[in-house]
Amino acid sequence: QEYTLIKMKLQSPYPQKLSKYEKQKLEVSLVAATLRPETMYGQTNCWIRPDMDYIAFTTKDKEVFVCTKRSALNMAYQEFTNKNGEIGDFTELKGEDLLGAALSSPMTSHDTIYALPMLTIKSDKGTGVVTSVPSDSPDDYAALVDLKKKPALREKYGIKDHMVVPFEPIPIIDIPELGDLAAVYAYDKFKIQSQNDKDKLQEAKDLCYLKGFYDGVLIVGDYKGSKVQDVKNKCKQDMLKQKTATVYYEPEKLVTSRSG
Ligand code: ZZB
Repeated sequence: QEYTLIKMKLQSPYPQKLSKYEKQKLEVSLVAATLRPETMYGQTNCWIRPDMDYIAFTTKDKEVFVCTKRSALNMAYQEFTNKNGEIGDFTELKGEDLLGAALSSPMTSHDTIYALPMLTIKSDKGTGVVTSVPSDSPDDYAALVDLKKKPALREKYGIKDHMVVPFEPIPIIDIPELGDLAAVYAYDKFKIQSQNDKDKLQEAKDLCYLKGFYDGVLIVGDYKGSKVQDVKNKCKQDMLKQKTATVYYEPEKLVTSRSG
């Protein structure tokens, strides 16, 4: 599986556990794996799982990446590090050490977005860092609504109002039938109540993926007016050129039964 790895750059001051990198003047990025590079115009925040383990490690280009150790090891086999298959020195972190961090991410209209808690992030997929596009991803919209309507949830994780309240889904892709906020449409259609509504969220996601890919038209950015399927790769290439993203592969899961 090929993902685009989005570099969400930490702004100063870095979280305490990463302050040594700031002293060394090293740039640190939370790196998010996505299959939807064309949606980066709509990023409103970054998701981190508070109770999950992350690491920070230095790449061969002297960039510091924050992700799960599992994904860092995959990267070590993809020429991200100096020695093949070796991560080298790293710093251990808990997700909660990163919450509230201010970030700069490519393409989005927000100069600053924040690392916020999502409780359903999987440890065995991608990097454990997820970029949030609540206009087109029902999971992201559900988690954002949870934070918006539950001040106690924000308080629990030390999230300040200004990190959540001003951020609304940004219309970036128009889809006939679903409109220009597909995830909001699907959230309402399937009567989703929270980020934990697993089955309904899966249905919502399937609908958004399928319709978004075949019928979606970008309504912002350099490819405004073009179909998603025609410009998905161009959006990715643009970020690769800017070095605000790179390519990351995930090994296929072991399949234990035949599916036909
Ligand atoms: C931006 C984005 C915009 C995403 C969108 C989706 C959508 P899949 O298809 O199941 O492989 N993701 C990545 N890693 C994780 C993780 N560890 N735990 C939970 N979610 C994760 O899912 C790939 C997508 O799931 C990725 O693409 C990422 O969110 C998220 F408009 O990035 B995506 C309809 C979906 N729309």
